[in-house]
Amino acid sequence: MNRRDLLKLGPLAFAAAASNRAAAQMVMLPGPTAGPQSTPPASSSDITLRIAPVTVELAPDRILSTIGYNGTSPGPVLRMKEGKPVAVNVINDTDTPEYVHWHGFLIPSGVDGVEEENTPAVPAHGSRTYQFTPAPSGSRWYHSHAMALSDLHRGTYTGQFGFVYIEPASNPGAYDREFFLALRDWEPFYTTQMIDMDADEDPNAPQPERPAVLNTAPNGLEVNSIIYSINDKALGAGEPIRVTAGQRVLFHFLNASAIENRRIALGGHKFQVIALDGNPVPNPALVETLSLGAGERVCAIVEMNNPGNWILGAPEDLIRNAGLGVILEYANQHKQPQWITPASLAWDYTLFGHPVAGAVAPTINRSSLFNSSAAPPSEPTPQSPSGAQNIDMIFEKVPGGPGKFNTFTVNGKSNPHDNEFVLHQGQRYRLTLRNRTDDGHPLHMHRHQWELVDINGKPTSGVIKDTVVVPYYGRAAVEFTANQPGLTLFHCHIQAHMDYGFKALFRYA
Ligand SMILES: [Cu+2]
Repeated sequence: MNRRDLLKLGPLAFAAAASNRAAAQMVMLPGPTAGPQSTPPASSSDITLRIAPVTVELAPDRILSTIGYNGTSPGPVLRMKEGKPVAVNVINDTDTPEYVHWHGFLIPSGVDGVEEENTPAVPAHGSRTYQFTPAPSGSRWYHSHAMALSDLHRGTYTGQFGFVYIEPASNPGAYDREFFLALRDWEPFYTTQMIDMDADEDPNAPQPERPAVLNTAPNGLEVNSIIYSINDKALGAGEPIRVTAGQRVLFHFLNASAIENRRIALGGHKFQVIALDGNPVPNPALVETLSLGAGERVCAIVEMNNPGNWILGAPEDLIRNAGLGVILEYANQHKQPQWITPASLAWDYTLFGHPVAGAVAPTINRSSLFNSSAAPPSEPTPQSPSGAQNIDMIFEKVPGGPGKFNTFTVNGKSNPHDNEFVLHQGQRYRLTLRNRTDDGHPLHMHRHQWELVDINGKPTSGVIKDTVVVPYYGRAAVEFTANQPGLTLFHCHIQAHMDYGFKALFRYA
């Protein structure tokens, strides 16, 4: 049974898994503790981060122990000024070396917080200062970049994550309130039967990279969770988000999961997406549902024009009821919070880009792919009008079988990729990302920003991202200019995938 077969079993399979984890005992009660973080600490050029054990109270009867920053998880929202140098003193009060990665920053590898890029570790019971000049402006984040492998109490499985907001020189838009909301899951466990409710499950999507013959070897271990929160509170616990009619509220969303892509919707309201991965989009389109791969950010404005009490949360009932949500309350409204299932779960990056004149998406003849035993016809790499040099990256999964993790290859080889991906300063590159696995993967490149130019045959431009979800059996193309010399890690942002081979190191010639 693979992930998709299990999905077809639906709620029963989920309930069985849930009872195994005693999630049924979880009762959400309103609590007096603080709600979503919206008040950052005072802006300062010198920041101290202390890595130490923390207690997270998701709900009064659901208290977790993990590792976090400055006594909380998520850690404090750090405000930095674009171009203003900052010194972050990291104190590690744990028994293991740590790395603090600055996700979405254009900074040197020596301070990027990544072992593979030769950033020095923050030693156990020691400290290290990261000094850099924050850029570009927008919603970024910081998190542990330690390898976890089979240890589900390491790396991004822990509470070591938080927002960084890099303030731009000019104001990004008019809004009355802002909230930083991190989507999270907790207490991960191994499973061979993934309850897959990813945001990449569009059965009608073209599958240009679907192999003619699928690998049917038994699936290995995956990591899953069935306990969720937004920031540090499960739905119904903690304070609601309080608004008044007529306000324009800016939400900064982050999917801080180590495990899965997620969706989010707000009953009775639409999101106007103004930035993806912190970068303003050319077309701030209105959508009902947001989708965030692990590591991705979405900034969206909501007009508070539908007084009442509403639930902001995952559109999947099981996920929302297991904690992934928060109540949004208009002033002077005393109704029960209402959930409305969004009419559409569709998510399409190209909605937010410049339309591409004369572009026609290629037609995929799926029946011929299913019926043929030969390899699918190799489709031409989309031509780059920018003259970018193409680099093909083919991703495949090697099923691990019972009791072992699945492993991943890039272009048929496992990590490291010594001298395979070599960049020349100043050259424009196109990465053609070919996902030949049965799962959507949030692919991230450090220290660079990508322009999305094609997703499953649909061209676009102007969408700048550092993480792109390539749908299962799907293909995406991104372009970037090699202007950040130094080692650069490329990887899937799902921790177990990265740890078991889904990564490659880029270097400059
Ligand atoms: Cu992955």
